[in-house]
Amino acid sequence: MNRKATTLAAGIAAILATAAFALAGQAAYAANVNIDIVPGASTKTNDAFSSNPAEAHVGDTVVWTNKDGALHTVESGSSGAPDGKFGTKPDKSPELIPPGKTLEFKPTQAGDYPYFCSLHPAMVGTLKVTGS
Ligand SMILES: [Cu+2]
Repeated sequence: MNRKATTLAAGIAAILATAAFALAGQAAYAANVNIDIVPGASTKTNDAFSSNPAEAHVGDTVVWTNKDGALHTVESGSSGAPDGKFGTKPDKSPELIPPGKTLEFKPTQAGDYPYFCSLHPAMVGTLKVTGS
């Protein structure tokens, strides 16, 4: 190929890559859903998480960010009993979320996911997941 043809081919490849990326993004409708662990969360209840309840779609990435100065957990389940869907290790011990850190969960099934902080069990929230 001469230089002109090479440049043209590179340009077409770049356009196709951009189009493929855009289509892939559109097909999934995936988004980030951000939930804050609010300042002073330790003494709060269902207002310890914002927003609460939060809504997401299957395939989204739900990100909890600890905006408080204390350590917290975000464990799926209720009444202090983790069900292992998120926020816990395989042995069901909690994933600790230090101040400024995050926890992520990618739901693959629709439904209501109640969750709580095992360090402050009064801190409760609900994630509502609908189909993609
Ligand atoms: Cu907590």
